[in-house]
Amino acid sequence: MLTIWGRLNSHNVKKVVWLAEELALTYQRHDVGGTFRMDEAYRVKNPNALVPTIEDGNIVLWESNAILRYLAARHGDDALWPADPVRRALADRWMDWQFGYAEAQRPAFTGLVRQSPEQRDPAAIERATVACARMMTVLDAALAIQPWLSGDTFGLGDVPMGVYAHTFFALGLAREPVPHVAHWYERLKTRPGFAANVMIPLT
Ligand SMILES: N[C@@H](CCC(=O)N[C@@H](CS)C(=O)NCC(=O)O)C(=O)O
Repeated sequence: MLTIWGRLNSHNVKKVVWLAEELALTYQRHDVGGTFRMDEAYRVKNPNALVPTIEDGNIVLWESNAILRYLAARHGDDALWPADPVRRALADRWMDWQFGYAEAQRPAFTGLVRQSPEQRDPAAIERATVACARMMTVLDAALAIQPWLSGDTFGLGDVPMGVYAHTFFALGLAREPVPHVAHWYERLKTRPGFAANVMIPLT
């Protein structure tokens, strides 16, 4: 059975749990990180002292997007993670692009979700909001010409940014309409694994 360590209010943990459910994998998840304990045994598994980490048979693995690629390769099919190098690369780039987006979004997320009004830095939140809104116009242009970030069908390339799109809309970070991103997000919401694990209150 797949074991996932990580608190579900983490963007990076959400990705992994959502994909595990897309793949209909049986898994156990243990809360680690944030307000939960991160003991020495966990730090041996993940020397970065970050979540998520998984154990699946003979492998212990950290780095959320590496975990997604591993789970799709081991348990998925060609539709989710195509063998064709061109289709794979065109989806894969959005997985790496997500890390830049996450950096841009962090000050807004931290300020609006994790800090009290007294602790907030409005200028930092505003700069982050502008940066996120600008990056989302890039995503919008991509989704104007194809239904999914992975191409014609839902795939691995949709998972990382799908998680961040929920935060983007939940926090109201849009500064101009991004109709194609909004339509894609509406379709993601109909996926049970997304609805159950990504669309939870931001904490
Ligand atoms: N690049 C890593 C980043 C992992 C990361 O930064 N995780 C955050 C949560 S999203 C974390 O562990 N924070 C410390 C904690 O939860 O205690 C990945 O994608 O797995």
